[in-house]
Amino acid sequence: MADAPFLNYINGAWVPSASGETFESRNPARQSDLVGEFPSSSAEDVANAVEAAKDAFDAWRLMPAPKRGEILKRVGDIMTERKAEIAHAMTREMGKPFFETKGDVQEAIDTAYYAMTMGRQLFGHTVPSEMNNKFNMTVRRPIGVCGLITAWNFPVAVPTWKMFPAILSGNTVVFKPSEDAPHSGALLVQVMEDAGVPAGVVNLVQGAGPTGRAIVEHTDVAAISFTGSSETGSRIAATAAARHARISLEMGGKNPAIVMEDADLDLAMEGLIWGAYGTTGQRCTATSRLIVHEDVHDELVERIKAKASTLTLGYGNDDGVEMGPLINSKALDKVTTYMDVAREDGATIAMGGTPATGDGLEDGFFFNPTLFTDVTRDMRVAREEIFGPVLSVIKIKSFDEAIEVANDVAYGLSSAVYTQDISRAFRALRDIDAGITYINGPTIGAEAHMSFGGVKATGNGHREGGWEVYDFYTETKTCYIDFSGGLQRAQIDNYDD
Ligand code: UN1
Repeated sequence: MADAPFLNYINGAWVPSASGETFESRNPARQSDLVGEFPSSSAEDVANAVEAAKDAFDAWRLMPAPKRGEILKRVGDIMTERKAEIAHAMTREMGKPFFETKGDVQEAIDTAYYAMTMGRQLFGHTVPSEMNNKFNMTVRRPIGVCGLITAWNFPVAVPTWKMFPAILSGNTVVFKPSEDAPHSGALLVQVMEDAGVPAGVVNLVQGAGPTGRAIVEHTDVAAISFTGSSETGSRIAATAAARHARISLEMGGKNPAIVMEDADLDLAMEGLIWGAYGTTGQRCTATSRLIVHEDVHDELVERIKAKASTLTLGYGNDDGVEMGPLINSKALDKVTTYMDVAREDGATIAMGGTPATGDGLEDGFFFNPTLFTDVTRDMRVAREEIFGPVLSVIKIKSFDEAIEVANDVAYGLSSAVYTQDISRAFRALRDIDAGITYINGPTIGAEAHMSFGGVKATGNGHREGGWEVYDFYTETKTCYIDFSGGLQRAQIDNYDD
């Protein structure tokens, strides 16, 4: 059960770690509030989970995909019933406000129902043969055991982006949630159990980096899907490449919002507040650079300051809270350090810049919404992912310059452009180096049935979400059926010299 004592879930049973060791999960808004102790899993626990997933694979892959889809429909139905309960537990564990965690669960529900429909749409191709009396087609096959390693900021939605397409396609999985959101991961797995997912198809191993490493190193894990930092992603890629495992990586971002002088500033301001300070800036899609035309720079900066300084910080399960804490003390230290980095590089801290204190905030990792102005594109605060409620403002003189600045970073996940000019909008879609571009909307807000992922240091070419993720979780088999009754040699017998 996903109730205390918290356990791993292997081969359909809730079990402690082999060593009996545990780690704590605490409420980041109220550190004195212990969510629970979770098993600290070793390579031995991972090996047990992988073995269970391997044993379950044959029966699961042979179940017709529409039947697997029916199970995913039940998963969506149960999540719909438990939406508020799961969301409250997520808020307690990782801090974002209840209205946001409800959105996170809804994204998982959407992903479940989309997966159900894909059970009837795992299309291959039929293609004419170059020879008579021969039939050619491709079919999709599952890969085997998939290792899923996820972050804490979307502790239910992002695991489902991986888990649901993986199992719908006939794979079995070993899932390691972030050590900062183990309860949320357990609640998801509880739903899978209650929906009737057979034993061994979904296995849960709790733990931190070493647990993830054991998954990546296990030779029976055929595919790995990871969401997290670019540094960890690089290490995973190196290990997985050595044994030819398939890998999908979703990593950092430094997402720009361009606001041109012709933009609807009310709209832009609302989008910037939500994009930069929603989820306390802790989304890979968060707006972390505002690239603004000089004609509207001062007005926009003033309006952001006026609005952002009214945001209500607090424990996200309390009414009226708009922004929660950072996830842990390490994150608070990191964000705080960037205030010195900004000053040293010559940026101005136009708003915020300090940990937030006051009633109800003393026991959590709160940081005030922060705005850096006088930022130039070479500064570290314009280039590095901070993962906090911090927006760097870069002034530009033209649309060409805006695009150039937008592209001048290592990452390329999301991007936004505010303009009324249709030509600029289409040029942005064509020229911004990012996996996602929004016109007149913030950099956050991906929908479950659309492809999600980034270019450059953000990803490795795969996409999550929508139809494309099914390409990652399946491999093509090319099938030739010769019904001529004779030997027909391709490229030889059907051509006269
Ligand atoms: C993430 O931050 O890893 O588009 C995912 C969005 C969300 C997903 C973010 N739907 O911001």
